[in-house]
Formats: sequence, structure tokens, C-alpha cells
Amino acid sequence: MSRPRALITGITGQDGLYLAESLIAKGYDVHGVIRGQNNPRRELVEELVPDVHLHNGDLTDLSSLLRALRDSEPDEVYNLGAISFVAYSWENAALTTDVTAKGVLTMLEALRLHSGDDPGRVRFYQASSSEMFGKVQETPQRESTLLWPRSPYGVSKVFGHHMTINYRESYGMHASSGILFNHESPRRGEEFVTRKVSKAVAAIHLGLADELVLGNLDARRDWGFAGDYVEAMWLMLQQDEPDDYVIATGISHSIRDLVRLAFAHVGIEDWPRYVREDERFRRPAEVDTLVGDAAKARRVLGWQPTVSFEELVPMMVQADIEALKAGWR
Ligand code: NAP
Ligand code: G4F
Repeated sequence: MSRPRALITGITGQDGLYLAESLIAKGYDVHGVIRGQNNPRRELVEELVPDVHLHNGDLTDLSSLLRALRDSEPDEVYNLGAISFVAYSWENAALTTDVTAKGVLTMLEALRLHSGDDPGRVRFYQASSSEMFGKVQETPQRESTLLWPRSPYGVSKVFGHHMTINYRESYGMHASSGILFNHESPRRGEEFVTRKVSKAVAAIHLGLADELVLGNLDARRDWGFAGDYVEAMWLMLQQDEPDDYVIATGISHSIRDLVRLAFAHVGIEDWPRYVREDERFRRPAEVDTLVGDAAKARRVLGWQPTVSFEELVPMMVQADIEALKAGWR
């Protein structure tokens, strides 16, 4: 029997790397879409997952996606590519819409054309987001909670989410959406708050920095570990029927809790003396609090998180300490 084949957009991102590793370990032949004429993250992909086959392509370019599908002939497509930084989405709202919203439609359309008269033959995963809940209308948030996005990113994700459902209902595609709450790891981009905090705390611990500048310390998020969350993506595509699932831990913490725990890992209790709040890092509209109810994923997929917030934060701080020390050698 031939190996199952998967195509991942967003292969250079946090989730793309974890998913590629996980699928390779499961015996998949893994392909990834990489954009740009000289993507600086290509080397990282080639180093961490050398068995992945890379195809040039961009979510805004239909023909490049058709070519990637033709050349990889996947059984499963994971659409993780996006402009994913919420703060940046206000500064570049049109570009965010082109990539994070319309890019989903372009990918779905490429897949529909590629699949010909058998629309369900390739299974599709869309990376939806808890940012879609925005100004939350119910707590905890579940699959049926009314969506009220608060940023151009959130609005774009709502478009992609509904377009995925629409292609499933219109064409019978095996298209599923994972409504994933925040998930982090040592591979998280440095623009996101968990990594910004872990890296700054590591630098302060090593005497390389003396302050951490943040925005809103009162916002609350439901943070899990990225390695656990990519497993949920795969489980969704193994189901006979496509569907939508919330993936979350069910526990929320404030940014303040995150900062306290990160400093505690390096033995600093009087953390407020290192932290400065700056309006620059506040957003035009904030998502104050998110906490998810993953009961459906637990029941149908048998999924549950394995890494707690109390394990995740020290893991990230320690990884940054090791990385900074390695830089000295
Ligand atoms: P990430 O680290 O920011 O990665 C985003 C990926 O999208 C990168 O590989 C990036 O490639 C790619 N990309 C950007 N523009 C593209 C374009 N025009 N065409 C093709 N690819 C493009 O994000 P992540 O944390 O891994 O998240 C993966 C997905 O899940 C994203 O869709 C994100 O919105 C969604 N999501 C994330 C979370 C979370 O907490 N991490 C939660 C819910 C949903 P380059 O390297 O070329 O820039
Ligand atoms: O880490 P963040 O930038 O993540 P955010 O906005 O929750 O978005 C992430 O999770 C979403 C899932 O819910 C994904 F869809 C999305 O792609 C991305 O991965 O900010 C978290 C919170 C916000 O409330 C923000 O206002 O942290 C607050 N915050 C406070 N100071 C800060 C800062 N965020 C950042 N990035 N930088 C700060 O200095």
C-alpha cells in the first residue's frame, strides 16, 4: 500500500513545522507550500523536517496552488497559511483580507478544480481561530457560539470559516474547520505575547536585558501547547464525516499570570519592577477574554491536551535560555 500524502500551506510557521514532524512520524509523504523567491525560513524547514518536499506557491495565486496540488497529489490538505498576527492586521487590513480571507477561497477553489468529479477525494483542513469569537457572546465558547470578530484578522478568519462550510455543503467536499484557541511553543513567533515574554525573561535572567514592555496585562487567553493542537487537526481529517471542532484547554489565564509564571521560572518574584506598560502595544479593539469548550473534540475525536499552562511557560522560558546561551558559543 502506498504512503498517505499530505500538503501543508504555512509549512514555515509554528504549526506547519509541528504538523509536518507529526505526519512524517505517522508514515506520511509530506509536501509543503513555501512562498517568496528566497524565503529565509526555507533553511529551518529543511533542517527540522528534511524529508518534506517543498513547492513554490502563494495563497493569493490560484495557479501556484493548482500546480502544488498537481505535483503532490495529496490525500489531505492542511491550510495553515495566513497572516496570523492580530496587531499587524489593523496596519495591513487589505493584505490580511487577501491572504487570510480570500486565500482560503483560492485554496478551496484550487482543490475543487483539482478534484474534478470526485470532490470528496482530498480531505481539507482549515485553520479557523478563537479570534472569531472576539467580543464573546457566551462563555465558554463552543462550535455554536455566535461569532463577533474584533480585528481584520478575526473578520478574515470568519470569512474563511464560513467559506469552508459553504464548500462542504455546496460541493460535498470533505472540508473541516478547527476552531483552535491560542497554542504556543518554543517555536512561536517572537511577535506573539508568550514568546515575547519568554524571550525577554530569559534575556533578563542572563543579564542581557533589563525590561519587558507590554500592552494590556488584563486580557485572558486559553493557552495550550502547539504539539497537542496539530494532533487534533489530523484527527479531524481521519473522521468519516467532515465537521467543525473547538480545540482548547478550557482554562484561561491573564497576561499578568503568564508574566508572573515566566519570571518565577528564573526565581524572580518581584517581576513588576521589570515590566513596563506601553500604549503602543494596545489594540484598537481588544478580545478581552477567551476560554474554549472542547467537549465535542473530546467526545468525537478522543482528543485532549497533554501539556498544561504551568508546564508550557517554563518550557518556553527554558528553551529561550538555552537558545541565548547557544548563541554565545
Ligand atoms: P504562523 O507561525 O504565523 O505561520 C503562518 C504561515 O503562513 C507561515 O508559514 C507563513 O509563511 C504563511 N503565509 C503567510 N502568508 C502567506 C501567503 N500569502 N501564502 C502562503 N503562505 C503564507 O502561524 P501559526 O501559529 O503556525 O498558525 C497556523 C494557522 O493557524 C494560521 O492560519 C493561524 O492564523 C491559525 N491559528 C493559529 C493559532 C495559534 O494560536 N497559533 C490559533 C488559531 C488559529 P512565511 O514564512 O512565508 O511568512
Ligand atoms: O499573543 P497575541 O498576539 O495573540 P492573539 O492576539 O490572541 O492571537 C493569536 O491567537 C489567535 C487564537 O485566539 C490566533 F488566531 C492568532 O493567529 C494568534 O496566533 O496576544 C494575546 C494577548 C492580546 O490580548 C494582546 O493584547 O496578549 C495581549 N498583549 C499584551 N501585550 C500583547 C502584548 N500581545 C502582543 N503580541 N504583544 C504585547 O506586547
